[in-house]
Amino acid sequence: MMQSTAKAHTNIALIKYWGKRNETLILPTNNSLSLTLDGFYTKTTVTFKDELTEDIFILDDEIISGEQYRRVTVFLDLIRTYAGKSGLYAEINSINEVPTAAGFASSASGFAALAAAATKALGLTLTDQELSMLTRQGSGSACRSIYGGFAEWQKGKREDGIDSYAVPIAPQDHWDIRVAAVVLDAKMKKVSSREGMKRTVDTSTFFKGWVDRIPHDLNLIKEGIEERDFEKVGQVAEANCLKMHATTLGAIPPFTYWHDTTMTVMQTVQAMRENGIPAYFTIDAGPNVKVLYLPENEEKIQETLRNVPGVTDVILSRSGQGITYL
Ligand code: FM0
Repeated sequence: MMQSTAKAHTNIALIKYWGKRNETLILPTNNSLSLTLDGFYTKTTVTFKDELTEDIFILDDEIISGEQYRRVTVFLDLIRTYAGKSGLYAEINSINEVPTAAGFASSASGFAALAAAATKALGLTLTDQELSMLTRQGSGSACRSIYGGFAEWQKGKREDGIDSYAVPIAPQDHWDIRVAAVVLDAKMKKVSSREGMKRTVDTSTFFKGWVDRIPHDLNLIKEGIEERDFEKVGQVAEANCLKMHATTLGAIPPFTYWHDTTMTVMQTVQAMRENGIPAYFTIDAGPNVKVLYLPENEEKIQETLRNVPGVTDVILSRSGQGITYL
């Protein structure tokens, strides 16, 4: 049977992917670097069946239609073409263990699991780089979720994108660094990451400054990861996040993903540092905050963050594994 099940974990970017140079192929303007997280994953079974005349996508036991369905079928078309199997449709069954409230893009684990299961079901044997290159075209950040631990998405130079994929930087067991996902009670009009990065690239006067500083941040954070230097990694990650969010304020029209509680959590993290507890924050395209910390401070971090007014949950995670087939 042409069936395969794969599991992929989500990842948190410490050097952000923010900006595309090609929207169709999903080619980024800058390299990015992430940590895969064990707490959040998607498990997907793909079954290709001769009798199907279109794809069926079931997510958490619900049949999906609309834009979410379209993105999945467009992505499968790409894999079908790659495998030379056009006209063969699949049933896709996904379970998301990524609490949407935690503000993690489930698209990262979702497209990574889908790419892995679909290519395997079609009998393709791909290298990790080839799988990452394909996965990238579903959702950019997903190409980093092929690997456990730390991974870097190399933006590549080519117009066809075949040199744009993630590579492993350090495996899951390299370093027990942890992430607390701080969930806020924030109701906001959402600017999707896709829309937000496009507006920024097209209109933000700060975008050039963002891109120019990436090589500096990347060099430093890679040194920090290799040396397991928490301060170095945390400082670079926090500063990189602030620069990414600064670009949104220079866009036309300007926007921000921050909520007042986002600011309170950021200040709480900085205050913890002043009190001798090393912790650093990073924020994606939403109001929730992720806090980097070390195992010995877990209790204190959790307690402090839970007590911030407006915080509804704190979900802890460790370094996670790459793609696995079940
Ligand atoms: O993860 O348009 O992958 O590096 O999360 O699908 O390619 O959802 F903070 C933003 C994620 C971007 C940073 O963008 O976009 C990061 C972000 P797509 P994604």
